[in-house]
Amino acid sequence: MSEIQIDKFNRKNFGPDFIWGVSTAAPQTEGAWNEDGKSPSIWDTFSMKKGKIFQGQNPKIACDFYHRYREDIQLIKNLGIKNFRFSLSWSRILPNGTGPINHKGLDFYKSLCDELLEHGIEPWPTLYHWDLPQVLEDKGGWTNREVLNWFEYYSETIGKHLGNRGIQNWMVLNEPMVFTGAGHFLGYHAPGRRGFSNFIPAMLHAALCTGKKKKKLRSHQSSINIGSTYSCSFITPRTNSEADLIAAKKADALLNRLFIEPACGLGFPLSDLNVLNKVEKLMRPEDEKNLKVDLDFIGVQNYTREIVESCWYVPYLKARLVNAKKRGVPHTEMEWEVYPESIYEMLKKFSRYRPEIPLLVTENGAAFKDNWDGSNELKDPLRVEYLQSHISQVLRAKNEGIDVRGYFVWTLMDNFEWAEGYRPRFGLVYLDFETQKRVIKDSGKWFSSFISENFEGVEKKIVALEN
Ligand code: IFM
Repeated sequence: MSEIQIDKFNRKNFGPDFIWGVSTAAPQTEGAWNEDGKSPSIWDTFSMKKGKIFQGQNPKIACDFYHRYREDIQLIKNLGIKNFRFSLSWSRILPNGTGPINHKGLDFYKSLCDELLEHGIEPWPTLYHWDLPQVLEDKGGWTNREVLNWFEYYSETIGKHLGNRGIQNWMVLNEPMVFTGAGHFLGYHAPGRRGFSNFIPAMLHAALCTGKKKKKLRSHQSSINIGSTYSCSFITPRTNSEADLIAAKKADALLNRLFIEPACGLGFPLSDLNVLNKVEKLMRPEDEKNLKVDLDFIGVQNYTREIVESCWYVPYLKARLVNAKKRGVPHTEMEWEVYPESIYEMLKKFSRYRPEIPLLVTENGAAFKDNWDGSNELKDPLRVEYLQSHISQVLRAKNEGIDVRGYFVWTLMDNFEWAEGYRPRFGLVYLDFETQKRVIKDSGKWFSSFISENFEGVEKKIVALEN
């Protein structure tokens, strides 16, 4: 057992305008993978390959949100949650990647947004949450520079058809580091590409797309806010040795700085990651300036910290992460350390880039084992403690003057957790995937009461966490 301290805090300490919400993503929740004209995404095809996903699972049905979104919106409303982040499925809207619109697919998002607004819930769509249409992957996907044109077409379509529906806040990409790194370098996420020859072009194109899409969305409604989201983890060197310090610096450049720095006009952090210098050969003269994006907000997505040590046999990077389970520290089902200060440190780090741009925590949450007994209740004290301790670190950052304006829990309900399948459960709502029954967990009830007007406050307390 080890302990974390949660200082006394209250929702009111965040001020009346602070944005509280929940986040989801199309490929993790919608299901209906081949209905109403949708074509397969790279996650549909990747999950059909042997050995790619835990127990051979797939996102074909997931939470069946495509059919159940009305009930789920009612659930969100009942929880008193006023902001809902979701993503749009490119292959549902444009089954050929570009070209003719699939109106049934588009209508789904029109109804979803209308329904949310009618229930007093702000829609927060993300344009791309990792589910490229397979037809585009077949042409090289993110490694093909043509993706800039495909993306432009997609964002133009969204701007034209959804841009006038009163949606105030948009996000362009979800965690470009993860979909390029896990999907194009390590190969354990879709599309399963590996190595620098895939990663470097994918990285460049993903970074360039953020600016392109932004302009296209903006042209249809000038008053909207457009941000993008970035994964990040506080990095600690394992020891103070010179070798570990160098390893930690490289890991920081790769995991935290690689996409936010070009977006903020600083270019790729190549001096700390010279293995990526090859990108310069791919860059065209206009790219340098197009990497910079005038973001209206920065979405910070944080779950854990990473301990990094030097490792001579890891090619190029010579660094590796030291697994939390092996370290014997409190961790989640993803084997991610529970380390609430990480979110504070990351907000501080991201606020220094462009202090005038507000930050939003667009994802934070935890997967813990949930033991559901078939009733309408589920106790998940570890998740409640995780949320409390992290929200209290967000408040710490805010109280120190960091312009953080919102916090979204990942996630509304248990869903398809990529290569891990349905095993890790991050939801505030439990999902029985056999019957599609939804059960609000104690964490959902806690979050709901915390964000309500008359919440009494979390007392200062020390909580014990299981290792
Ligand atoms: O489920 C993912 C989400 O799609 C992106 N951010 C991290 C979450 C938890 O792994």
